[in-house]
Amino acid sequence: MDLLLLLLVVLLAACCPAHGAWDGCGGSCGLRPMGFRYSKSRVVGGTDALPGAWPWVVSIEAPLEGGTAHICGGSLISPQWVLTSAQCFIEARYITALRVVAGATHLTQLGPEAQVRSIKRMLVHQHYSSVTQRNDIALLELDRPVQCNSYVQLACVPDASLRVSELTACYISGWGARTARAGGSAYVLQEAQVRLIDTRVCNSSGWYRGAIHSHNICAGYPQGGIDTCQGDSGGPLVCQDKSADYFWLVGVTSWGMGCARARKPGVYTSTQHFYDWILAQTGLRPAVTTTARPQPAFTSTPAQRPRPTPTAAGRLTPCPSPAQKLRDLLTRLPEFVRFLRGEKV
Ligand code: 4AZ
Repeated sequence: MDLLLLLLVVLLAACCPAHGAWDGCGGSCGLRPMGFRYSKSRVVGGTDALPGAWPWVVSIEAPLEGGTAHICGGSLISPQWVLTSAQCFIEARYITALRVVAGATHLTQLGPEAQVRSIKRMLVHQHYSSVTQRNDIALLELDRPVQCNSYVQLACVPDASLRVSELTACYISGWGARTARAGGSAYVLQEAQVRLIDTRVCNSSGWYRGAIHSHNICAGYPQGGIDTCQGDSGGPLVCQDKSADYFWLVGVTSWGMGCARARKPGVYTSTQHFYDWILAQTGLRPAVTTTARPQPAFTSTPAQRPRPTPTAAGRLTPCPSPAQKLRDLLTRLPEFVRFLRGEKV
């Protein structure tokens, strides 16, 4: 068995020679390597997020009086692409002046975990309307890829086959205003749990009266109180998968009538709806599922429609995270032992 372990260590080392274990995103997404158990909390009505809690969230910042100011949120969907909202950039003429900060929770005290990138390319949806907020989605290509680690991970973008409305554990996060009135930005990333609200309800009288498009998702609470707000646009609405510990990026924070008001929940751009647009714009390919990965995994039983593969839309890097590697190895251990014994595998 010692020999076996030694062999496994050698195999691991051979996989990632340059930077050790933490240099790639490994084709995984939606995972929180810090292993959080979410404590129920309530951006308005939220609580401070712990470092690494939402490792795909980024702050998009503009220069301001010698420093920088947070303008919008975004989510890493590949090491070099950020998904965000179109409205963030209607006035941003000089993308070279903007920066993207990944791996941070405290914006005023960026720790050693933070990775700062410039923007090489900005792709705003060609049919974005600032009047109706239709197609409020944009992509940012970073000047160079981020390195995935405990604080920086990719979000999983669902394709049309994920039944988003069935997901119940959904969360918002952002550095936007913490109170509906005060404005400004939070310095510490805020998080809150929200419920998805049926689009028919959200479009009904007393609510948004027809302003919600088929490519929107409403999330929040009928009574208000907990919501995204100014400065949260572009950031993630994520929901935990029903049967695993990873999260789907189901929405991009878009708009709302005020913040945290009753029957005026947050309105999000459905990422599922724009899945093909994202692939077409970025040139990313849907990741191929490897057979050895225990979770997240593509599962299919005769009674069940196959669930979408929860892999980031990005190019796969050859090195999975250490936790992922350990899980992969443990799963493959029996197979490996059979191989060593000369049995058929
Ligand atoms: C904004 O301006 C914004 N209450 C984001 C979300 C909501 C309202 C405004 C939803 O960034």
